[in-house]
Amino acid sequence: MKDSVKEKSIAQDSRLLLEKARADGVETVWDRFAAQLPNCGYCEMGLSCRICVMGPCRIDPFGEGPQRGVCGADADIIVARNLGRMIAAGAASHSDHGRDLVETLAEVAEGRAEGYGIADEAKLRSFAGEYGIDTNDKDALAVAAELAEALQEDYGTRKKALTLLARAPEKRREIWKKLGIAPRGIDRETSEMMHRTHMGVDNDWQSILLHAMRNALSDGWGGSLIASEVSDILCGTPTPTPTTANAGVLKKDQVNIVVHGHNPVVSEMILLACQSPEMIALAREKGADGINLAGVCCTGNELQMRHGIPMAGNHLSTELVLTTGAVEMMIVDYQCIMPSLGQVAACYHTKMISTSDKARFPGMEHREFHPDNARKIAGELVREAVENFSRRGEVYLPVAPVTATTGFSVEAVVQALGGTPEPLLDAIKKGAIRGAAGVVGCNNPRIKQDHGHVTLMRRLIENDILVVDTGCAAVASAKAGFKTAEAAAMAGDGLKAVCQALKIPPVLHMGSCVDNVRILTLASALANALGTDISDLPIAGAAPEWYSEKAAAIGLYFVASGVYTVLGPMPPITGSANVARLLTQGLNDAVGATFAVEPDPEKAALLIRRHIEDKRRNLGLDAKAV
Ligand code: SF4
Ligand code: MSK
Repeated sequence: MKDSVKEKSIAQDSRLLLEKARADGVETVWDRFAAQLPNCGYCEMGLSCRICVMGPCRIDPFGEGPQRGVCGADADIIVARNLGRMIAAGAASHSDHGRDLVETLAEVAEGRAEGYGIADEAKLRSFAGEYGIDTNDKDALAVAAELAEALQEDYGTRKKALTLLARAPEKRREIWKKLGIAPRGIDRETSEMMHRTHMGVDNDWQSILLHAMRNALSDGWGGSLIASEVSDILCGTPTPTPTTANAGVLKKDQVNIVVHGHNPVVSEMILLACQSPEMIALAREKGADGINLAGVCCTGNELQMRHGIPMAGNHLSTELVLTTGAVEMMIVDYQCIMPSLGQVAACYHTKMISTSDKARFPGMEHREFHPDNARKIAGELVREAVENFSRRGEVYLPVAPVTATTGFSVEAVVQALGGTPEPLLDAIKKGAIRGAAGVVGCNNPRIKQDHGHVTLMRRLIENDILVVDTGCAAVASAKAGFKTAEAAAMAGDGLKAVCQALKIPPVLHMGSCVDNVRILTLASALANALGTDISDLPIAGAAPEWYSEKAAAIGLYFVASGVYTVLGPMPPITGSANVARLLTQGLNDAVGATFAVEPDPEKAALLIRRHIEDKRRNLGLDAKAV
């Protein structure tokens, strides 16, 4: 048994809780993954199509069976269409999340969102300035109203190009223009992808993939960017904050409430309710020593980087934290929430609550949050969680939490550098820092939990590559202890000296999934400062354990923005040599970057190091042989 849990995760909390889950008879994601093996080979290669009901169809990769679907689509068309739809779903998810924040901003402006407010007025005004809004002599709420209106315009079809493309370096915008992939409207590109991939519309695999890039860019320079910026405006721009991570953040003697999902609109109100003296007094009355709010996945990241709220785990830990028996209530919003959670919770006393009108789950009670009732519902839920404390049975918290510093927004990074990106550029030019890598994305039971993230990050920092991370990758590195100033000792001499001088960790937490755009914003600032393009910089991206359509969209907007990106798990594209070749080689000529796929993080680290040294050489900086 011990060996088998070691194969599933490198995290000690997960290993021990997985044993507990087994002892309790709780089925987990790993059990269901094993039950699905072997996976369908056609689907793995992207060669099955169920777009219409003349099918479903499949293409025989060995050339002996059918080579065309009923409609006549060949392997290239089917693989490209499937990938296109994957990107559309990912872009839609981030962008719809962004829309919810824009609607909250509009309700704040109208005074209909009790509890919410403008937390970062300076960002509100500067962001409004990017939309051409005159903010002089206007109060914050008037600016918010105009900004919300302007942001909604970016979702529609009435513009020729998204406003925030202006943040990208000029050379990058020229590339997009030349290729005809500058996104016009956020919803428009997703809608057009669904149209193009309907039977009998776009049947040129290259044209579908070009539009997939435009669709992904509408996420990275549109929906996700809006989500990230408006979250900062409403909830505060993150600054370095001490915090803790792993399942040990749950407290034996306190009421534990865990928030899960992505959108901070719900969790911010839960936090306020948890801090209320009335609720804390009630918890004491019920025999608890207070209320402990913790997060998982990206809602956890949102709270952690702004308020230091502890992080109980990443994607593959979301079932396991419930097996501690210590969680009075889990409150979810949307995305990456396994439909199994209600069933797991039913084995313990945990109450499960869904909150979004668009995300319901079996075994959960639905209590719908909207900006105008969120404060009230949050209070009711926290009260119910406190009352549930008395139903708690035996608790198993087998590990102590790890400390971390989180909250490195672009603004915080620049501040840590003394107010300008120059010191970072100087360190890169001198070679103390060879370059930077964004390590992002999920967990996936195909890969030992956190092994991909932690191994890759360790190798990168050892070789003087500064790491910025987001999402579940960021949780993995926090659990591994990479997010402390002391972790600089693990870095190579050059990076270590810079981190020690600035008192920063070698792995900087930039936030949640939608916050990958912070990495783009930082890369653009560096490229603009050097008068060059993002694709010329000694930087790279990696998603060592990705699983979701959102991660696919992120990967593609990274590449389309000029960032070489190494994926761990293989996307379903191997059924088309043409599509695979274009994504891993051909895109270099078009956008100056490609994907690589390398499930072994040791080899992925070598790929990234080589890429970074090549870019240094091209910039005329010193370069090492790797
Ligand atoms: Fe088959 Fe073509 Fe329909 Fe796909 S779109 S299911 S390949 S007939
Ligand atoms: S939560 S998309 S598993 S990072 Fe953003 Fe984690 Fe991936 Fe979801």
